[in-house]
Amino acid sequence: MSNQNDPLFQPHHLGELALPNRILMSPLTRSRSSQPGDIPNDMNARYYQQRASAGLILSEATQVSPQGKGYAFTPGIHSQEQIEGWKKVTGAVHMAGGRIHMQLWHVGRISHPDLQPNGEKPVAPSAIKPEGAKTFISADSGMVDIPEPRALEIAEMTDIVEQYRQGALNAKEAGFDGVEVHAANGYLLDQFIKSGSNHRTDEYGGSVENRLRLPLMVVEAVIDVWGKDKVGVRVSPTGSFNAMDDDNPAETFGTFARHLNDLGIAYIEVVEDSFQGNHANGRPEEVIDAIRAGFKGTYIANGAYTADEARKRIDEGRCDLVTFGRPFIANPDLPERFRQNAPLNDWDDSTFYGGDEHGYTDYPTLIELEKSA
Ligand code: 8OZ
Repeated sequence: MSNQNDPLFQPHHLGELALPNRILMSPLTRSRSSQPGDIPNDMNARYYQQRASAGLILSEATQVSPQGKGYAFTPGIHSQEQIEGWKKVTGAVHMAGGRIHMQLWHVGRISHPDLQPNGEKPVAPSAIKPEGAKTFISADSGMVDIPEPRALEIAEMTDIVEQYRQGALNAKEAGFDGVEVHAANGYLLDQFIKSGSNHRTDEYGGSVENRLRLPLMVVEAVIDVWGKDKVGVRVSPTGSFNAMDDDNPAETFGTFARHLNDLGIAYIEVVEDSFQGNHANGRPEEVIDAIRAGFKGTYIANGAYTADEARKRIDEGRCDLVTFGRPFIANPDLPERFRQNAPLNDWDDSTFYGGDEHGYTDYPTLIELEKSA
């Protein structure tokens, strides 16, 4: 197939941002920030720069506040040092001709007192322990159980919104091209959205509209900072990772999609399938239909896509863009590989989280492979 007709290489406009291809890099937690302080470093900048040929890079999940942290070694965007560290990343990506959004993250209950300010309990919509969910709190802690969180008071909701607003402001200072609000995978906003984790009886729980209230307040605050064209939201309607469950994902996420459409954001990224856990067998077509019916902006599909499945679903109008995670970890030049239909490097899952350059910046490009052959 010539490049000209390949759906993956049709340009796409995301607001003002012109994407040269539809092969995006997923947000990927790699747990390699500098300590102490959870600060992005030169090695992180090099890793992102190597992947700048992506249509758009979505940064790894980045905590908007100390309370929003849930794992050791993930980066933050709440201190000046972190902002300076992220400038290295955005500068390196832009220097290589790429584009990058920051993913704004608050983990909610997926944390541990050892990671929280003053050893406090992690916060959540309701005091419900995520059964079976785990995190790690230090290099030698191994995976540890997550305890029961504390339910947020109504008066704290504005503080949560301000944490995101400040994160959005800081991301701007750090030189990003936009932001993605992380409302997926069992973290704070997903905990509010889904019925299994939100048992509140006030205006932040119960009906779908109530469960969506805080997430929509957050998105509005982020739009205030960035403008609607530069904001996206990630959701995982059928994801079960982190002990998640919703009693009617099509209704819940169809409704969320309509509200996000009214707010006019640039995109929704949907985790349709995940190695971390999904209820559905195959892609949840009914939920995808509900989201597509409600949201007229860019639909970004995610989850175990191959290049050919991505081409097919773009052709069929099931999605506009596709994010690739594990293939992008192992193939810094993924778009070029797809263009040539070249073989892919395999990923090494033992180096996904934490560590050094190994399994991070040392995956070879095609050109490097040819040179060493
Ligand atoms: C894997 C390990 C830790 C965090 C997500 C931010 O699932 C994550 C994450 C993934 O969105």
